[in-house]
Amino acid sequence: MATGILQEIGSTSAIADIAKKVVDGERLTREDAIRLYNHDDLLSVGMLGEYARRRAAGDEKQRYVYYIHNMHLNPTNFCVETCRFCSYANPGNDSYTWTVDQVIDEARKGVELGINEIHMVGGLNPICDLNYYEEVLSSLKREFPHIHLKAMTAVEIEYLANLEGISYEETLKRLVAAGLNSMPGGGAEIFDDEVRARMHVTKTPAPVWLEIHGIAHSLGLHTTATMLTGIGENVENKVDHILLLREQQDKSKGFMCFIPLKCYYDGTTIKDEVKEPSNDDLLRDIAISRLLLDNFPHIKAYWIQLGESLAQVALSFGADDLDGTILREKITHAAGAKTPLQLAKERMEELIQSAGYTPVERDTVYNIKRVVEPAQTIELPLKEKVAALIGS
Ligand code: V47
Ligand code: SF4
Repeated sequence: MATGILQEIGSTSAIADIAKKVVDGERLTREDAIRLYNHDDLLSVGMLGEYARRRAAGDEKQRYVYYIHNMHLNPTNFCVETCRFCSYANPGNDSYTWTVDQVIDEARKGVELGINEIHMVGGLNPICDLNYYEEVLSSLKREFPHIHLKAMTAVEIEYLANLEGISYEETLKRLVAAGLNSMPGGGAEIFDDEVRARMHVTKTPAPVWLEIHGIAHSLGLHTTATMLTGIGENVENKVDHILLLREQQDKSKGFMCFIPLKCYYDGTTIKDEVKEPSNDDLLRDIAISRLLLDNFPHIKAYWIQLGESLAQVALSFGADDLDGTILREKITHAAGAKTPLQLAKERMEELIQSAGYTPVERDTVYNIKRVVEPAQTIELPLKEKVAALIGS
């Protein structure tokens, strides 16, 4: 495998030295990553990402691509923050706040479809205080004890802790006692302060976001991490964001997965002042994050935002997870995403198989529930597929 990749990249390539480092298992630097973002041959970068994915997976699981049968729940869209990229929060007359019973009723619809995980996040709403979330989590656990509750971003933890005047640790401990099983990676946006200032992001600056995840890890919670692109960031901002995550993971080791996100602009005023990520940019985010985050087990291609075809291509660039069937996604659809609101398990498996990989249904913390043998191993003609999609 090692000789193959070096030959494919070629000894005269401008990134031959980086390819050698990847094969030797040497950690890539900030400069390496910036060069990969600027390198003109996208496919070479993708091949390196795929190489790193296979090596991280180990021999037996090289072709495994994971998904989960899950649903999203958003108990409130009222938010005291006004992030300029967010169309989900505060839509005037359409603001809502669910009662605990309403949360349970919504959850039941997913549970009846056989989901394993509820991914619950919401706006920062003073009505939804710590007592509210304790009640929501404990009621969900009581009603549906077998469902994993992945809930509360670092942003919500910061907000609730400040609202109650208690520490992040105390807040997390109370939520865990109520039933919280793990935390999602939302709210990281781009860590750079200037980008955040332009986007009116006043919540959870990088050190606080990272500290809260560190505390969660020390309490035994697994978490994930995101990066939102298309909000006026440059390549350096992205690399620095990913490197801060790598540094935190070296210390606290609880991140399971990294998810690059793509901004949608309906209902926002930012479209004209930012560069919309191209398919090329999105594939590089997948490949380069796989290469830089040598301490993250998984990289997710979030099909809700990438769309089905690009998510399939991303599997050949270093991603090994498609997230979930996701009954009822609201955040990206409020901003104009046209992907379906839900993908049946069979469709998820078909997407993975037709991209040439082995579908694996997982639980939230990547325990394997079911391995679906590929009908036949079909290697995607990567070059043609990418060329059709991104025109290079
Ligand atoms: O934090 C906000 C982003 C995130 C927009 O942890 C937008 O496994 C696109 O974090 N267009 C929420 N994105 C989603 C999220 C997530 C998704 C899937 C899996 C996991 C995981 C986490 O959505 C927010 C924010 O960064 N967002 N507005 C928008 N207009
Ligand atoms: Fe509120 Fe989160 Fe939307 Fe910002 S991104 S306005 S914090 S819901």
